[in-house]
Amino acid sequence: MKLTHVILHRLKMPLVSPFRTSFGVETHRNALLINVLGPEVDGWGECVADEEPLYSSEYSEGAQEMIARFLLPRLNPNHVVASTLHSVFAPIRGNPMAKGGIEAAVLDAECRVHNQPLSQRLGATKTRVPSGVSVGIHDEIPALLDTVGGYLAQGYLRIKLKIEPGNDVAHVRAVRETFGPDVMLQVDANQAYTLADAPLLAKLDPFDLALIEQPLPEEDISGHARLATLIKTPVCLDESITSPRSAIEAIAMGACGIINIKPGRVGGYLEAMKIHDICLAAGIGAWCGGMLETGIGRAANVALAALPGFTLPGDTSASARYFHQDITDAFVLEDGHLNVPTGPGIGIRPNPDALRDFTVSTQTVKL
Ligand code: OSB
Ligand code: MG
Repeated sequence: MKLTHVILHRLKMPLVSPFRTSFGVETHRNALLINVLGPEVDGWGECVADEEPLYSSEYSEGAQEMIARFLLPRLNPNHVVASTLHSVFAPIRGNPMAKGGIEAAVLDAECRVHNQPLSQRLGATKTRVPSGVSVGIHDEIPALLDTVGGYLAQGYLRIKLKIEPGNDVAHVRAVRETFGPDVMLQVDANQAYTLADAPLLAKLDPFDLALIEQPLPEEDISGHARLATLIKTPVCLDESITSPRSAIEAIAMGACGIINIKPGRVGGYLEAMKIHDICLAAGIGAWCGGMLETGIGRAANVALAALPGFTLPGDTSASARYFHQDITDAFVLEDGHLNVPTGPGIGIRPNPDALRDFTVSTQTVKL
């Protein structure tokens, strides 16, 4: 596929409510959209880096610089092939979100050339995916119960509570006691604990959680393996899993029974697919994570989540969970599910008016 230039769109989109985690509070999504253009086709992808390097070391302005200065110049504009990008970009260390954003846009364009939906290209077997929702930290338990009750009324099939020391056991207990044993409930600590907190984390055992996500620092694989023997709640890794190799090693060490697969964190959808295959072969549970994506990133995530090894509901929530207005047609919850787009590529495009309203800057890079 020939490409001539790439347009980077920086967007600032207000979130419907502030999203608080153990690493910070977000009130806006600072999205970076990547539009690759050629004589016959164009493609859209989303780089999921946050405004600040709090979840991971990447951040949106840095990722934009990385993309424009180091990654795009490595492409051969006369012959861009999605499946080769991982090795084309390999000499540049790290920066999986920047790499993954470019790959997403190229995949969309390539699928469009072949008139093929991304879901089909990735090997999807489902036409709709079950949706969970990630609930930010609330200081006050009554407010948390209001929020969770609202999501359950909308039909979300699983609730994930963000937790941190001091906002954990009592919050989980209140949600479990209020909404009963049938609600699928899990927690995400974003690395806020240490192995010394194992006795505290064991206090979550009675609440029948589906999993605890990334309780310990990302480098602490052996700590997660040890923790898994000290608590009943299954351990799920997010930040620790950065590549297929890290997934194989974490699984071999017994550090996780479940993996949250996020394409941006692992360098793109094709790497994410490899981790999916590893989980499926090893009998490890998997689900598709999220990074508060706009409709562009969401469309691709939903395509990925339709693969057979995604055995648990993902953080693939409806557009209205995040934004009053999305930049694409909204993803809508139907019976607790999102439909997998059926058109070529990611099956969706930014709405030009919304794109204009939310764009704070654009940068054109000639290839
Ligand atoms: O740890 O899964 C996480 C959002 C931003 C950064 C990290 C995480 C999250 C979420 C929200 O939990 C997932 C979503 O709904 O997109
Ligand atoms: Mg997480």
